[in-house]
Amino acid sequence: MEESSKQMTTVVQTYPNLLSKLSDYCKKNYQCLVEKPGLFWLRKIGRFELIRNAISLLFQRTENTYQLSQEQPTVFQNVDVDAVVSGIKTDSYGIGVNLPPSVVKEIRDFADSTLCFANRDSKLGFYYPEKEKAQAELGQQIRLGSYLHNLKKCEVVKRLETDPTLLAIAAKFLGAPPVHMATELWWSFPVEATFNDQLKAAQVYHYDLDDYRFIKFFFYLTDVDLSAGPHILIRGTHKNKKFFHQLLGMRCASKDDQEIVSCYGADKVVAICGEAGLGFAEDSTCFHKGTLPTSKERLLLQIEYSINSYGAIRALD
Ligand SMILES: O=C(O)CCC(=O)C(=O)O
Ligand SMILES: [Fe+2]
Repeated sequence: MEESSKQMTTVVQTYPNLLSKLSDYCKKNYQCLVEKPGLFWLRKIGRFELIRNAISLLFQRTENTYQLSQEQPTVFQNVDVDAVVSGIKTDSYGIGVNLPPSVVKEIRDFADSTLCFANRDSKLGFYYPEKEKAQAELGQQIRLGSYLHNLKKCEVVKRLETDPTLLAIAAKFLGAPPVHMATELWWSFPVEATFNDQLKAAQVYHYDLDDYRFIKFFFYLTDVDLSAGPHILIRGTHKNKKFFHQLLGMRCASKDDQEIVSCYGADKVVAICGEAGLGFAEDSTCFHKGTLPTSKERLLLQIEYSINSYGAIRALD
């Protein structure tokens, strides 16, 4: 093909593609502005660290909000609330919020006996022990299995959401009464995945912008080593992000992982591995990701608290 006609073909192919992306972007923004104006502004201005810090200061309560009522007993043993919070503030994460084996077992039993949903599609329900059969019926590999709304039926998870230890860590970190934002329990399976699949599954570096200040707790319900899709974060990147990365906001997810690592240093990359029950807290405005499991599956519980509530936000991502 002649050089000039080759260029022409490329322009003709790229232009509608760009237009459709732009129109998609505008539609999503408009929908968000109309349905959730608070979230719209958060996503626009909250990407800048200075603004995030200034706005979250307005929500700070001077009273000691983390002296919470001990009416409900905690399931956690020997958690040093101050150490976890100071870990998050300096390194973006704090470890040592581990679940006892009895709680792990209760959640695993729930996971075995409750319908979860392939790739978060509420029409594609399957039981984890029957995954192979479900895959055969679907005619495709299942990348994720999330319990979505069915998780509301899990008593032990409901108790965790109001556990005094989690609330104390959250309150101290937020400097304000924690508002429960979301809880999700999901399987990540070792499958072949495209970049787009991994993008949808939070398996590429990104940072979350769920509020001006928010905290996520992660709990492994299966043993997680490097082959089981460990959670990975870039230590300290909840602050002093490159201005360009602040400007891009959640669109950083489409940047090459290697490029992000070389910006902040490979020595800052932390892969969190451990046995079932391992729990940690994170300021997930840091760069982080779940990895695509290479041979073992991972069951993860995530509980999130914030200072404001915007309702279900994943649908508008
Ligand atoms: O799967 C993980 O470890 C990370 C999940 C995550 O980053 C997210 O849900 O935003
Ligand atoms: Fe995330």
